Amino acid sequence: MMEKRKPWAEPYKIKVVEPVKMTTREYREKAIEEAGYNTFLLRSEDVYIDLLTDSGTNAMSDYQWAGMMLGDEAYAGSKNYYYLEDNVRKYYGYKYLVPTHQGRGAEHMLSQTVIKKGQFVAGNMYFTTTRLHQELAGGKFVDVIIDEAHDPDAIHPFKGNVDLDKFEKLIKEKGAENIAYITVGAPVNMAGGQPVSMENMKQVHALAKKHNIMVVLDATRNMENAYFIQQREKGYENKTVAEIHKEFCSYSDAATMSGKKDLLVNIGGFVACNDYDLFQKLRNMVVVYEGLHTYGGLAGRDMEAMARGMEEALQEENISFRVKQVKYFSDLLEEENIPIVKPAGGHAIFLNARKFYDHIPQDEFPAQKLAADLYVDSGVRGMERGIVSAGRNPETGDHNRPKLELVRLTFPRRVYTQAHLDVAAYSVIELYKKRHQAKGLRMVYEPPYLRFFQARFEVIK
Ligand code: PM9
Repeated sequence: MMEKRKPWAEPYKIKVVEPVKMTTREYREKAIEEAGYNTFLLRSEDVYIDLLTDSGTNAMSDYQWAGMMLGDEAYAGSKNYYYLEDNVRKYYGYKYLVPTHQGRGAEHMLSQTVIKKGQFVAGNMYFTTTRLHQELAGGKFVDVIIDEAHDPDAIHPFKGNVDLDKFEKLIKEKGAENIAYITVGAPVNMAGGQPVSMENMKQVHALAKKHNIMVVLDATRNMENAYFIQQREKGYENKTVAEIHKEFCSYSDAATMSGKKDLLVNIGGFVACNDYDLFQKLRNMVVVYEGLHTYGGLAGRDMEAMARGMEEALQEENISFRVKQVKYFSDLLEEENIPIVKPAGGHAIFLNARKFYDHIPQDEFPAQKLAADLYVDSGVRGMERGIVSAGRNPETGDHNRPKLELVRLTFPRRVYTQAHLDVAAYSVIELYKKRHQAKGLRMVYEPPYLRFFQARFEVIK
């Protein structure tokens, strides 16, 4: 039995509500079949508790909404841009800012600007959009994360760490001049939201600098990473999350950022850097693909909300509640021995579909099916993070077969209560009891890029 914990609650109260629809099992069976057993293809109004993603699904505060009314929608030189620039300097520490409509806009521009065809790009596990943009720019992604990250049961406080030996081996084998940069994602989304330690980041930076290799931070959820450092790394227990976050960024040369996560908004992102020449190139590119360099595809009001979100997200009570809520959910599942990636990450719980549906081979998409079955059971929507998300090897055309075959249940910030979490956990536990009845899937439609968004499946009878 779990120890009785001291109660804690949301550091906010509810001012506006959005009703959610309850549906019948028959209704959901039809809906998922029509969606080709892909939870991305469901209509959101058919979902009861939406744990698909924490991306752009956050609830904004009254302070942010008030800021929306202060949008300066001038084509050039919006005051909201300058406020955002000030806050990026203050909280992230980078000198130069180029706003983008979301994270992949930043990834696109950075990849196209920095990667030369045939170069390698190192990273602590792939992320779908990040790797695709690196490949589209002619780069070859090489995973240099520690081995523990590929094992759902391995317990490690910083399971997202870069394996310095793997990184050094890559430099020796390929030559530093053939490595465009190393991307450090912190925490590592595809590994289960696993953090990177400050010590590791410092070492990565030192090794990269020795070989004149650029360090790019995927800062998308870096505030959650800073919270884990505060909780787990010696020497940081008395520092604020804001201080830790800024120090972490200081060991990188540039960052790509999806503001749709940490920054508590529905849209927005940026690329930031310290090198003026790189900034000039990015600033020139943004006008081709996103919009003028003082709005980058965003409305002035969106930049204002993002700048204000930065201030709120770094408040200790907000970030600690965020991560504790995820831990609460993971404790409910662990109590019933549900196979999940351990330890709990910062933004989501990842069900280990390989173990959950151990009778379904990976080529029959067990995680895809588990996400569909969970929706049918209770209207809870999660996301496949396994063989479908991993896509195909661009050289051989075969499926990439990741060791991690997972379903992610992700928690939008400030959206769901503990009661919603109880309902979702109950459904997972009930589904686990009847797991042996589940059948695998066959893919019947596969788009060429980021197939997990639009692929369609049928149940193998
Ligand atoms: N992440 C997520 O749900 C949304 C789309 S992929 C299903 O986790 C990282 C670490 C991310 C991320 C998006 C992006 C791209 C970059 N890095 O979605 O383009 O988690 O704003 O950001 C998603 P955008």
